[in-house]
Amino acid sequence: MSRLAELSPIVLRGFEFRRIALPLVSPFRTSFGTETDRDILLVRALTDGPDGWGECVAGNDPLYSSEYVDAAQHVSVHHLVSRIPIGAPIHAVDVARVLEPVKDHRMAKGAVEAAVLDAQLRANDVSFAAALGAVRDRVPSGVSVGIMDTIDDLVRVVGGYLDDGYVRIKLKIEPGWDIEPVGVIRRTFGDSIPLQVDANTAYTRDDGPHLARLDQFDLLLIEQPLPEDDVTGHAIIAKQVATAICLDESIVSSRAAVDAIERGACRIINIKAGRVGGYLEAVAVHDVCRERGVPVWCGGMLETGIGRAMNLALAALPNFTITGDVSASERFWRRDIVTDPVRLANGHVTVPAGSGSGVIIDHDFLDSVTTSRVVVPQG
Ligand code: OSB
Ligand code: MG
Repeated sequence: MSRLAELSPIVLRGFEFRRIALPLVSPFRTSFGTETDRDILLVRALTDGPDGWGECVAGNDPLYSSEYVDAAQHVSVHHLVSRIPIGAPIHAVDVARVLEPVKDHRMAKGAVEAAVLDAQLRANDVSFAAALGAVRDRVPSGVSVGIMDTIDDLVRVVGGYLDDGYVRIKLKIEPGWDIEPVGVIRRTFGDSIPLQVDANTAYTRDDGPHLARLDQFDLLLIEQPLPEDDVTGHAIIAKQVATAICLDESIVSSRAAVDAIERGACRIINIKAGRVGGYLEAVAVHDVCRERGVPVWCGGMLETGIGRAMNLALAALPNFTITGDVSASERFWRRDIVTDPVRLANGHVTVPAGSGSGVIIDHDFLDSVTTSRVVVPQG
């Protein structure tokens, strides 16, 4: 974090909120729903120097969490950016404190902070990786695999990702799609492939004995079996299964991380900057986990090249010792909105080294997929 304190402040002229429509290369089905097209909110911090770009990870609908893209834009325009000084020097590290009086809406806050941080880092010619404290220039790449119509489809899709070189497979599970598909994948591809599962809150406190049947498959972890507010329930399940419990949805801040760890609810934490209110809070989650000996990994939220680049900087921090959902752009998009999309090479992805997030926006393509644009304050 030392590089952050040294940065010169910047002066903002305002913010642009842009919505884009991008189809996924294939439907992504989880226990909470199926996504086929994304409606994504991008935040642009306008300055007299380089602009900064942030990506809001809120989904089209409030199914992963209570946030959704229309609400994120509404709260950003009407409640967040009005608190941020325009025309006066500001520092990205002050954004979270300024936005603190507004409850929750972490994905919206995270995107606004990311845009300001990107602009400030570009003005200072410092990369996200350097600013956040990265210690690696590339990271191993894992892929998240949705629920399929048939087990044959799942085998074919997982086989394709293994051929691509992904070094870790995460299978989405739900009641009725768990023991059998996981067993078939384990038997088909062998004991040596790193494998984990993600339930996105689909089980109950009574499902401990059922989830313990996954122990036979030597999984790296079981992610978020129970509802996000049931930390005690996870501690109960953790005593009934041998496989490590990992939390995603429940971890909304560094305070929540400390609480979950102290209550024995998880041995591993998935960090997503949007879910915790921004990359700076994500670093704070990383730090409290590191101090407590809890390894972390970087989650994904179907990001475009903007969020994907920032996630890679985060995933390069020292306590990210478990492979994350940091896949190549082509896993989700036929064409990305940046000129140099994340690519997979020998199972790894490269941490961007350029100023800010390091990406260059493909403005022609971005304009072609833009569905609306709002500038605040109106000039
Ligand atoms: O729970 O990790 C999750 C995507 C959208 C919402 C929640 C999750 C996911 C994923 C995809 O698993 C991870 C990725 O972007 O690669
Ligand atoms: Mg998850």
